[in-house]
Amino acid sequence: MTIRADPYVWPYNGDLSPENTALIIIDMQTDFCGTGGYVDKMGYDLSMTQAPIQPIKAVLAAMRTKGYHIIHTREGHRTDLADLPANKRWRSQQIGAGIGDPGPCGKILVRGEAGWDIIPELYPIDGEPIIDKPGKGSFYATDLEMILRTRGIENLILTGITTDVCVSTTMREGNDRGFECLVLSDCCGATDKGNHDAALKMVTMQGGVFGAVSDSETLLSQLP
Ligand code: C5J
Repeated sequence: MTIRADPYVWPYNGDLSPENTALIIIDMQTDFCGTGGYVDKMGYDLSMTQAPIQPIKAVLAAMRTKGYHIIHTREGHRTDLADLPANKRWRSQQIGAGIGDPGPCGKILVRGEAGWDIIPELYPIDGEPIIDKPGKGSFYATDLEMILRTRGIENLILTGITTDVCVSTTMREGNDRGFECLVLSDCCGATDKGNHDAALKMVTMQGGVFGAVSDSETLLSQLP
């Protein structure tokens, strides 16, 4: 069982099943794609981070129905900001969207605030783990790897925002740990089209240096 992808038919060993494969939905939070959130406050075009919502919704519905593992992530910090590096905070303040500062959706990227939570369209259901992470990668300072190993998951299908930051970092972290990764191009979005395209192109170099790239239509037509 495989999915047509670039630069190789994925997964490399043809071993694709609901038991050994997880859909990872990264940071589909109001802060990254909603009005008044972090990305909006930075002045970026929200349509780019909103574009993957409908494609992810379709993939999520199909993979739920077929019994695949579904895992969600949220980027955010403790209410006391004890896990917010000073340089991350300072940089966000330079662009007018200080992490931890009050905004229209509550304190920016702080756990428990309205803007930090996952958007209603893609909200997790019971049994779907949510990984709360302080950084860009989903493996750093989280129990994601332990959950994947405990469940016998080998293949990761990556979606979410943003393509060039949290999706890319997570794909690289997963690849280095031996997970077989596929990213779905239309199920990701960035704050800059050039960065989105470049992040996907990077995956395809060196025979698939981080894994492979496909899209939701292809996945939905071939998913066992
Ligand atoms: C960013 C993310 N871009 N979820 N976070 O700061 O990609």
